[in-house]
Amino acid sequence: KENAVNSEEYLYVWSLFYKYTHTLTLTQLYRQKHEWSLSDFELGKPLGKGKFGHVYLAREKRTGFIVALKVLYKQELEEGKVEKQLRREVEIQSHLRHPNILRLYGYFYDEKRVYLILEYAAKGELYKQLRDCGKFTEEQAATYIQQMTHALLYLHSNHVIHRYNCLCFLVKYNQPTTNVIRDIKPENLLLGLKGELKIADFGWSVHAPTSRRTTLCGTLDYLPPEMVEGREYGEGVDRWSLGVLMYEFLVGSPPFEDQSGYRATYKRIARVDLHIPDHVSVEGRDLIQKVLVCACVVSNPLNNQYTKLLQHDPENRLSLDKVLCHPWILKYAKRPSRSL
Ligand code: N15
Repeated sequence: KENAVNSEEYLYVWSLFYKYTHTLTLTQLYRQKHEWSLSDFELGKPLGKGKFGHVYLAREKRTGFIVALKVLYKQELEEGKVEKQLRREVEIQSHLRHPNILRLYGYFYDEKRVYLILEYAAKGELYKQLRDCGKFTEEQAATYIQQMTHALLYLHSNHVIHRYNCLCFLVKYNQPTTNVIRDIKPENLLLGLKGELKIADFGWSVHAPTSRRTTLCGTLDYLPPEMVEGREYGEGVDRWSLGVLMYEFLVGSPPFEDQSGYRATYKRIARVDLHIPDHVSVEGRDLIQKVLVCACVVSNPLNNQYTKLLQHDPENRLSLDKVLCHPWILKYAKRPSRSL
């Protein structure tokens, strides 16, 4: 315990300069099949608290590399019956390499705990920034949505599809389950040193249930109509969630939120009861409509309300590639749209 580092600033400065002062990166060490243990790390301040454990700022002693060390308790994993799920997630996550997806560098365990070595996102949680600003500018929103889209394309190309609340449960008990594994909402996003968006997998609920809409039961807000209605769903769900996310970035609250509870939200989603405020740019409005409304039409050809839209040019139903060259992204995103 003597080695424990308490100064946040000390670690923060390390996180800025490790690149220049150390030749070996954590990844290079990892390639040498290093077996990690807790003694490889100096622990700093807690970054988050969750259902199964805590996340700490930490420094790898040999390289000075700053990470977020997540500590999960085996007993709680067993009680929650999530060990298999964790194994699977770790397997998938450790193979993903994308600047907009939070890296999992490795893991280790001892008698009582499992430790995940996660990328440290220096600028912290996106939902806090959104909460503090109220809403993002079109430039900020477009830049984030562009990065998000790149990350989703990467995930799809690796056959990773986002999974959501288990709907059979939802129908049976009229309540969303806590079984959100990987989904798209501000609470699941972190920001890197340069403000770049990072999809972090918060399925293991890191957030204390004090944050705005994160209750122990999760939220319906980001689920597409086909899912709240318990129909079959496919890749289209990511595009829907992207539209919801874009709306929330520009407006400050998700489009189908209803204070009177999840039943009302459910109805608004099923009806695609969408109202876009006047301050949203023409291009932004167009993209939201194309992503949300058309995604719904594609998913629900029997919905009479939208049969007219169904007859529209299929070109209008935006794919992720087309989101990247939509005028709103081209006009407002800070970085030119490019494939990664
Ligand atoms: C199942 C497994 C393979 C999924 C791996 N992903 C997770 O377990 C999801 N997870 C990510 N859980 C915790 C985190 C997490 C990573 C939480 C916070 C941070 C993190 N990296 N960096 C942070 C972080 N940086 C901050 C800066 C300022 C204030 C708070 C911060 N939190």
